[in-house]
Amino acid sequence: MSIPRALTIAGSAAQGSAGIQADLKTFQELDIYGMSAVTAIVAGNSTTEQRIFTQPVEAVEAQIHASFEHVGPDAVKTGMLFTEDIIKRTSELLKFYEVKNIVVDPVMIGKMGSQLLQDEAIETLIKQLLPSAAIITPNLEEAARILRQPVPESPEQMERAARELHNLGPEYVLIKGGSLKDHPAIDILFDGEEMTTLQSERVQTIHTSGAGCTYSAAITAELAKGKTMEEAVFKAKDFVTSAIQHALSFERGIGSTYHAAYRKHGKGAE
Ligand code: PXL
Repeated sequence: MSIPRALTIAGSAAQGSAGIQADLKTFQELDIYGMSAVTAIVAGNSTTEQRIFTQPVEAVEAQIHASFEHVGPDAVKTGMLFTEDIIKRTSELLKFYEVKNIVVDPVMIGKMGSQLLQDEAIETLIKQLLPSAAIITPNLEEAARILRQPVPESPEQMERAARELHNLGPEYVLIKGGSLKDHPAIDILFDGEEMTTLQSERVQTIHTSGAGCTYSAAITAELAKGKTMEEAVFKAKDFVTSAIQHALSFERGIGSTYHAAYRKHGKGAE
């Protein structure tokens, strides 16, 4: 037998909630064969001074080739790419392998404050990777930094930002309004013509580490199955909403989204 396959090119988040760990857990939950290319290891801790260990670009390249040669992904997600060199090589390889389902989560800053994209790499991300994307999934801060504008503060400003981001070349733009004040959790999906609003109740929790990674990984999983972008994004919104509603606390600061929640407590359990 065989099942659909997906590759995530992203950072390893040692604490397990975000990055590669969130992506692989999400792929597994959605019955996707998951593969990974680790770009950096994020291991913030109070005992040692270091928190980010970037992988050599050769290591990233080798992992991507291994994934394509041995398995062949039906969809690819990029998360934390961190350096200009890694972005460049990743973009070249995705073109070389003619990947169609590319989900670009332009991660820049983690919830624990880690910088996940070097400042000088943003331009490279915009020029080389965004135009190849089937969808990009910025949060409000990322949308603002890409566009060099103030952070959107209303659904109307999110729509305006979505139009401008679409001009940078991706097929679809999903702006995530998780941090929008005084609103439900509103996300805006734009395909160049139509604006679609996705809305869920705001969940009062601080334990949302990994939410963005989980959302884009779920979109990637559904695209790997051959779903349309709209189907993929709607299912992913339900998946991440369950993961936030049933978030995990470890009684020490920000906890994790619960990647199994959709299957155990959400629509996947019905
Ligand atoms: O949630 C963003 C994110 C993405 N990728 C890695 C991370 C984080 C947040 O900490 O560590 C590797």
